[in-house]
Amino acid sequence: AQPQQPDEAQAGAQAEAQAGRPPLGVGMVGYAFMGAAHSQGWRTAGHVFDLPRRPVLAAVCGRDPGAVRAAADRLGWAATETDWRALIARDDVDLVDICTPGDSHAEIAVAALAAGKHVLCEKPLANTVEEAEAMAEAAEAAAARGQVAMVGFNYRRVPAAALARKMVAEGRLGALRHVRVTYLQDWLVDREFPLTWRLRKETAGSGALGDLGAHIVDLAQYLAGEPVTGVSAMTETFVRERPLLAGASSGLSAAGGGELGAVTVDDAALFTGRFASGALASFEATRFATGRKNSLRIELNGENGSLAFDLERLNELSYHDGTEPAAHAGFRRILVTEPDHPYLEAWWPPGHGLGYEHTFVHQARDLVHAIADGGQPLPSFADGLQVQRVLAAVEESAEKNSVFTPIAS
Ligand code: SOE
Repeated sequence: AQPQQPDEAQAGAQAEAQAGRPPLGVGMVGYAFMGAAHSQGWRTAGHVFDLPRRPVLAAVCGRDPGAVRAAADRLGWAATETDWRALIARDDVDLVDICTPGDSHAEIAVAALAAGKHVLCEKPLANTVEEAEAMAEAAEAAAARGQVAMVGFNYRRVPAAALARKMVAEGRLGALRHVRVTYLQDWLVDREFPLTWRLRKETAGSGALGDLGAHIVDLAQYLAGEPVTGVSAMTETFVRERPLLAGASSGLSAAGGGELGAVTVDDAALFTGRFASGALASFEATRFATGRKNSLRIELNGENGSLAFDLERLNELSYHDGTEPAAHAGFRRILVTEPDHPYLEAWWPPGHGLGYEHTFVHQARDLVHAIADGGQPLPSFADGLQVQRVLAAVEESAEKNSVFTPIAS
């Protein structure tokens, strides 16, 4: 046998230690793109981090018995259900992970919380403010019974984003002046791309706004450490009719038939906003940025410095320390791969970067810790509700030709 490498020895010791920990049974509803990403998080978290409870992939739920069985085998789930109510009722499920389109989030989350389960819900929290309010209320009542509820805004869990938050909280930027954020994709540029659930208001709530805008509103508020108080917005639907879906869609790919149907959500949303401190923000979310695949960029400018992050270079953070002498000041690259950077104590040696999927591992890690420690993990359902209110204000402002619209509280 080959001698064990230090990393392998460490992983082996970790696995042994985990085996003795009380299990945390996870039941997941939905198993498409996000379900696969969450599965990866649940499968991996206990093998990398020293967790107080051991995530067990107890059961996955989907309507089609054959397809859900195949997904369970592929993604590592022990059992399957075809009715989410049955999944919630299982004794081996302690936490319900909701990875379905937005139209079913509220019903599943409220029922799971009422049944005494912890809940993780994909973003955006809901399709409407009313649904999000009901969910936040249910989460608050459940918190008093020791349950937790969290929204899956996974980009908070990129180590570089978590480091940026730490640096802002330490006051390195001083008073914040600007937050500039864009989230650009291009998978709708093709007019023949069919009418999937993401393009229908009744299933998705909104388009690029809820899907991508929700992420950047959450990230901007998380990094700034304060909420947006009002917005002025424009939205647009560039392609108003698309071929009806022929068969199933998978992730962001799908095939269409001949008949056309109406697109009932926005293709792009542009808005400016104000923070309580007086800082100004600008947001752009689009599925029509030709050539941009998953480009999320954010820059914060403060009185004493600036930070910039680009998801396509997610192991890096750009930092300008404005207090340094001008002669040698300037943006410098922090390579966020050191063991004392957020989440990186358990991963690879410096310089060996992480990727998109690791955000879901970190999400699972943080949730398990919160459950074991009796804390409430962030972002909470109350945070998800606040983002939902910003999205609603964007829609209202856009309908009123960009009139400044305060965020309701
Ligand atoms: C599609 O636009 C999508 O998968 C989003 O739904 C995710 O939240 C984002 O992380 C990647 O893009």
